[in-house]
Amino acid sequence: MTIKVGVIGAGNIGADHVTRLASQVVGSAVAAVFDVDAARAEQVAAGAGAVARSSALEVIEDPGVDAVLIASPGELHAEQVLACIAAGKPVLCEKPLATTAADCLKVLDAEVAAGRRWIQVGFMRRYDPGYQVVKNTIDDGTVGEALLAHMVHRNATVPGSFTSEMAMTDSVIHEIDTTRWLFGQEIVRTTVVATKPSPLAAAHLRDPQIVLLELAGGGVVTVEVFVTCQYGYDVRCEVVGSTGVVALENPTANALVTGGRRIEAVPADWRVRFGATYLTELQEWITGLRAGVVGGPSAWDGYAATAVAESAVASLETGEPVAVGLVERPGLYT
Ligand code: ISE
Repeated sequence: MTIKVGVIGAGNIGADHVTRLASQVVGSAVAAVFDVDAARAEQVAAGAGAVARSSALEVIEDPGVDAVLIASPGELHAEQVLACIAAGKPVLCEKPLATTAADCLKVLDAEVAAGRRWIQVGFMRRYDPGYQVVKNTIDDGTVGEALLAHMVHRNATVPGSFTSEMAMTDSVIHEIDTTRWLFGQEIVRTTVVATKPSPLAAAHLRDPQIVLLELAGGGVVTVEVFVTCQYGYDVRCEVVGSTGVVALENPTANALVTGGRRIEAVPADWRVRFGATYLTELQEWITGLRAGVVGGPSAWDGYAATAVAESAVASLETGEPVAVGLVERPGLYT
């Protein structure tokens, strides 16, 4: 059985997903593509043997579409995911699930009312072999009790439209999800600390920033987010346990050793660093759908991550620690 996917949003990440679904993932094909840029949609659809549609709703309601992948701008996600639930179609929604916790709650309510899971949120790091080693090492007790973690999230550069708040909602949201997943606990408070700004960051941008995430069980995670570090994409994670430490370094593909030096390549961006991870994520989504199962990061995970990111934005604005208030977790997500 082939799962015919409709893709909404054919920018970089959407187009990458179309290629994966059409030619690399086992058991999927791309049936329809929509993008606000009609010429782009035509071009991406043609490369995958799919049809370009003229609206997101046309993709969702297309009887030839079995499942939907949403890679549109975040502010459109809630409405599009709700339309997928109404149409009874499973959906893989790129992060964020929605840009406000209030909108995420509307999605949760709709999925709970439907009585089953339709939604997977695109927190792809959970599918990365390096992060999985960290998770397994915590879970099997090798480093004792996990107490705290240090995380680093650096981008070489960001577009001029990128804001200090987006460092939380677009970038650190990955560390927020990773923290919740690794520790198996909710984050209860965030504090954002500005450091001396880089002279190379745009004037409107506070960069770098340090984010403190406090967990329900007392653990603390520090995240350095530096989105104009210039040298490449660098994502790291070190978990400190009561008897040891497990670390995920920035992986390197090649190293050149010459003249008494070792020179290693740094990935250019997340599309390079997490390319294989995205493929695993999509393969597991499709394999699950072929077996009638929706798994992976849930709408609850999407809601909790957005709520924490919202509190980080509030802390950035006030300079104070901000508590995260989550609703009670519905039974569908336990
Ligand atoms: C981007 O939107 C992503 O999702 C990347 O994974 C992240 O590393 C980057 O910082 C974001 O801007």
